[in-house]
Amino acid sequence: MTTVSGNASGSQGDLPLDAIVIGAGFSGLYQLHTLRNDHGYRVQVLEAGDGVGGTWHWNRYPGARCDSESHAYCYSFSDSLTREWQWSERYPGAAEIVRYLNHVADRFDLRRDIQLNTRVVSARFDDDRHQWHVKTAAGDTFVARYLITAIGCLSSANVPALAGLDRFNGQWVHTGAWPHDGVDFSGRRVGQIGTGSTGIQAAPVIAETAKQLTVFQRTANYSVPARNAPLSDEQRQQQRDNATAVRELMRSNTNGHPWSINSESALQASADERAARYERMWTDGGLRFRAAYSDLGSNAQANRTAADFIKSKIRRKVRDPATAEALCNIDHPYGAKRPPIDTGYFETFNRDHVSLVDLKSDPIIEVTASGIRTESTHHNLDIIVFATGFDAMTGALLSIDIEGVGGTTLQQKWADGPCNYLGIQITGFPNLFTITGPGSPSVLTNMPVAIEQHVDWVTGCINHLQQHGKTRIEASDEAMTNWRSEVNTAADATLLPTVAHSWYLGANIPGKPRVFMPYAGGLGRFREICNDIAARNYDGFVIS
Ligand code: NA7
Repeated sequence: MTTVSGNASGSQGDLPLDAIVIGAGFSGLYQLHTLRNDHGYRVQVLEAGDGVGGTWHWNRYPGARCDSESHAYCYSFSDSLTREWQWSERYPGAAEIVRYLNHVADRFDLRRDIQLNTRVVSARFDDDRHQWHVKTAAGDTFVARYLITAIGCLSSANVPALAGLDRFNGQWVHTGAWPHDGVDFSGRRVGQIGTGSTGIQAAPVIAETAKQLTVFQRTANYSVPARNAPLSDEQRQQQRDNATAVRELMRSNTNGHPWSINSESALQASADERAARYERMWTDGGLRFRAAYSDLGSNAQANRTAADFIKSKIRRKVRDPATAEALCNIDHPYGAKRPPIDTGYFETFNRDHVSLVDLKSDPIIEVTASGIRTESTHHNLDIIVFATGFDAMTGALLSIDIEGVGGTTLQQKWADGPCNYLGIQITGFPNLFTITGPGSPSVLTNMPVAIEQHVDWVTGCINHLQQHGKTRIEASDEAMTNWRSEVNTAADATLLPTVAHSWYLGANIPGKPRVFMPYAGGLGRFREICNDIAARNYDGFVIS
């Protein structure tokens, strides 16, 4: 066991390190850059994977691609980085995002402070010295004033506890922990469980090589065509020319994407106007479809107009009427669960070797040695692909044994669900910052924009403490309670909490407390709130 110590080049006196950052994805890389390169703090990043990339290091399943457009799914803190990086397609594929993040790591000389293959297993706050003691799986200890988790919102894979899975003689894989040497589907009978954003991306690509693909659908889902395509030089030039204006837009709007929501109500438009607008947006493709009208996310009747339009498209695409009906039997408003976008998903069911099993009418009974038995039949399979999502927003945090003041653990603190202040700090856990934690806009936004906002705020906060000779910051109980009700109020103004089985509520994980986790009040508003709190000397935090 080694203990890392030495004098900080930063200002925090005799401490070994100023900050430990867990994770080397978008958040961790930028947090290291701004703390170390911009402000001279001594920072150590600890990363479980054998490379940088975070989410994209692990999610290498067939068809893995970001649903945000490439010119928007990247950092905006460096104009020269924006100018020099060339995206190849409208939406970046997983491999290209990993290349981009590796480029960032090299370009800003980040690697020397990133320790790979290092899984953090526990962290304990020493309240006498105002230090975090962080332990790794290898038994090493790191000590620093601040602990910053940059571990992603969707990084704890959810493999459902299906009876008999341990008896399966074939191969099974989860999309969020995809083998780096790939999976060969050729000539194999594949069963895919899950039809969220991931499953909808994966199925058409798996179907290209598999001998047979059976998709097991628990909840039917909306999807809008992505319309992915290579970017032309002209498009890239246009994006570079507009980068400043687009950055301002993304930082101030609701969801961090490079567009504004149409201010008109769907219910005010005539049926013909609506049809024409939906058709136009369907042709353009992408997540922007949600922005067709102002009230799609808040008014059930308005939402139904978009939902009906999408269902009519699905019915037209899928030839077999029974399959089309199962795919259209959607039990929630459009966008109230994370809406996928796709490349040929519904069309895939027109292929002879692809079939759909509707688990609502034919549930899974067990996994057998040779496949999956549903109530009505046995499906012979060589490979099972779990596209079953994540223990979202809290899973990765709670998998680390985090111990705050007086020995209270985060597991104890959040026994009834996550509660914090601004998604970033938890009472009883001083000097711990959780980038894009529950209670922040995070998964409801284009992530890099939300990440930069949180990271910049943390850096500003640490600078504030340093300038005032302070070494401890902790969210007050009152601020945390008030923020919880602010998060609930924001959610209640939308259709999001009306879906009882959504992962936004933790409902996909058996036994997880049902708490609406992301802040739905919009990224622009959230930024203003955070800035205002900082300007009022970090109102709601106790600094000592
Ligand atoms: P999601 O959106 O959580 O989707 C998981 C899918 O797996 C969804 O269709 C689930 O059905 C299904 N699921 C989960 N557990 C089971 C069991 N036990 N049996 C059958 N089906 C199951 O995860 P994704 O990876 O697709 O997307 C996550 C995010 O990644 C996405 O929002 C983007 O931000 C990118 P359910 O709907 O729960 O009935």
